[in-house]
Amino acid sequence: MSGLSRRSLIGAALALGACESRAQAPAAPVEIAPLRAAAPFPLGVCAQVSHIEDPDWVRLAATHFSQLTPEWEMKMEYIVRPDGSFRFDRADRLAAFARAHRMRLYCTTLVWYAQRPEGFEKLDESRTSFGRAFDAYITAVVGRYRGQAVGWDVVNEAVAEDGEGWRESLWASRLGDFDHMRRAFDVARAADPEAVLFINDYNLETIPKKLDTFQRLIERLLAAGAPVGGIGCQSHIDASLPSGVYTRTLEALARFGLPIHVSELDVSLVRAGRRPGLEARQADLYAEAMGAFLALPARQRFAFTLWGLRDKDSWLKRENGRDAPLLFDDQGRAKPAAAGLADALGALKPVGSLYGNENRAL
Ligand code: 9MR
Repeated sequence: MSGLSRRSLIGAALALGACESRAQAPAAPVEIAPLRAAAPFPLGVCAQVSHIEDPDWVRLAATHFSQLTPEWEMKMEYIVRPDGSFRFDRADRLAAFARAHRMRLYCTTLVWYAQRPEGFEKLDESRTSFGRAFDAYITAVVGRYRGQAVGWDVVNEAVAEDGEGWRESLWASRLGDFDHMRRAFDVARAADPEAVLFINDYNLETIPKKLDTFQRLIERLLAAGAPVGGIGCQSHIDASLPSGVYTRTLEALARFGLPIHVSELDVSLVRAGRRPGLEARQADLYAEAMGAFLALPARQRFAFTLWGLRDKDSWLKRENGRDAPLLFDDQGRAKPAAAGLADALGALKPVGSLYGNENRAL
């Protein structure tokens, strides 16, 4: 579909959407074909156990997505109990769901500065016993999903927010700021020789210094022989991001020649100030992100993952109830954002009602 006709479809959808909020009126303004069938690479969505218990979520997710990332129940915060023992019941349910729905399983996250479970904190300062527990955790979790997990975020958000070096963390202070990362990659590789091991970060679009430090860190890990197999660009962007910036970010990351995972895409309206016209910008940014990903060499297109299905499922909406960052509204209807992304994939269906007037004129 041409840019012009996409614009008119999305424009009509936006207009209908506006009517709808005033008059509680009609059904989905946009119709899209199943996205997973249109994408020449895995299309992912994150999930919690509460989602897979919701039949509406299941229907929509199974229609459009071919990969699943557990949103938090495969992280230390759930797995590691205060006494240091592990529980996998919820992660197992999500893994089983992915299998049952022919979705690939992508796993996050092994080492994250933001998580410092009590079970680890109370271990002694000596590198040996802390290091042994660190290795045992990675070995147990990665080993458990070996054969199913296609990839892992091994090191998550290691770069300082302003890009000045790396973040401090329990892991860095006990095992060394570089050594703990390298060690995590090595242990994960031993636990699953097949899974692609990722380093993942965010705000790479908006903070040039952070993007630069992230790239230098990847170089250093690779030079040290760490089995970094892919690069994750979380992509928590907002609708004020100028056009072209996202594309340039992916291009910069792709220069390593490694597979790229757009790992947590959402486009916040609230963080952009929630002014009029942002829904159209949001749609354009979803289209740009998909276009930029499609432009990568096929062997570098690991997967393209949305950080939530319906607006009401989003962490951003939990943070601010007025946000609407995803492709589907709270009722699961495709938004203009979905039309933008679907159009870039060639999966935007013309909707009869939108062409009603044109048909009459013929
Ligand atoms: O969306 C996730 C939320 O449900 C969890 O409570 C939170 C802590 O585990 O993590 C959120 O996901 C984050 C992701 O793992 C890393 N990048 C930022 C995401 C949003 O905070």
